[in-house]
Amino acid sequence: MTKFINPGLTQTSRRNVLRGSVLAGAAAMTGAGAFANQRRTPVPRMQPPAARFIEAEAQAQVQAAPADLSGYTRVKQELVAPPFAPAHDQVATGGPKIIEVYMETTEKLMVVDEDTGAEVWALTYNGSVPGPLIICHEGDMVELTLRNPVDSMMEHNIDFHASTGALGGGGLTHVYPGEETVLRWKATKPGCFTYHCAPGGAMIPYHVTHGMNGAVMVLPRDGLKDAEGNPLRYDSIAYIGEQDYYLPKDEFGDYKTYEAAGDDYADSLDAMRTLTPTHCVFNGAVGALTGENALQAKVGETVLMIHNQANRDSRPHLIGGHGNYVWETSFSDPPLTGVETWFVRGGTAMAAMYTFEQPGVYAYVNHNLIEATLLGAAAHFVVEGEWNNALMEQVVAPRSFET
Ligand SMILES: [Cu+2]
Repeated sequence: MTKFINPGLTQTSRRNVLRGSVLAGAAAMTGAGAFANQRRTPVPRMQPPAARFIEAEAQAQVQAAPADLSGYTRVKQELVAPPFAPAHDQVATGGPKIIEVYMETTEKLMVVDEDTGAEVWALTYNGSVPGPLIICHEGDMVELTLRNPVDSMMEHNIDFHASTGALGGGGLTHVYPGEETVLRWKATKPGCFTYHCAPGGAMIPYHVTHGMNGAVMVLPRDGLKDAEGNPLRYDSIAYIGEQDYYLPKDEFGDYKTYEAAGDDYADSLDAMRTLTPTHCVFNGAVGALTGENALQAKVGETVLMIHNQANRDSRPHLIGGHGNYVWETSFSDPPLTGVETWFVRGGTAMAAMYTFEQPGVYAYVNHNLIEATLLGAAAHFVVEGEWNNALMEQVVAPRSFET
């Protein structure tokens, strides 16, 4: 089973043995064995209780009554890369659906900041950070086929915060290189929810802080509403994933480079322990949503901004605009209105709606402004349209007041 052996991880392991067995300790915490090269050497007697419960859950499903899927219609949802959203209806049509989605756990080298050369062996769903946005309605089922490519170095799985049971599906979806699994879960809670990889122990934050997270939006069947129950509709979605990276540096302060996914494991643990990210970026890299990559809108258009942060709190602010309606939690709750800065609980996705009233460039930032300007957490909306002097006017351009 040499294909499951990751030479880089073996090297990392050796380094850690010399440094105090950081890796060995982490591996023990993972229990089920989060490294691919542990795949074929299970030691059942050493499995922690959690692993036994997970096996029991899988067995219990075999013995449980099959789900009644009558009345459901099967549809495929083609997932698209952020910041875009898949085609969907804002108000559900017909009865409940089984929404089939497909994701691959792709490990790829990504540039985080071109200016400094910072890069990361990102662990991704479908090759993007964040992973693709999935949209369904309350009462629908999401049926995910999760495939781990043969050339992967690592084990992956997925924990859907929107789902119920088995660690959000994490306990039922561990896939090693060359494996695939299918998980179906019912969307019972309307709102935006994060999903992320959770192989076990220290591998959980390692995978999450290497990009392996994304969002599901579960819309009410009759769509979004204000506090009085009036319908709220959007013209477009801007799907923004905030990613904190903890990239190792060498003794000269330069970002280190690695040959393969997983090779940075020991160094990453050291960096993660500082709880001080080297980068907080939107959609995987500094500048991923600015300049030529800026988000586009027109005056009069309503944008639903979906913000995902799987690991850390954030506080988005649209400079020059507002959150007309903000759902920090459930779509069942009335939205906050007229919000200047909203809150993203770490391990959460949420939504804010705004209708642009002026043209120009709007910066969408994490209003920890250090993180926005020094660590990368900034996006731009470029808005076209007619200026409204009744809302704002430069009465006197900056001039010297000395005669
Ligand atoms: Cu993973």
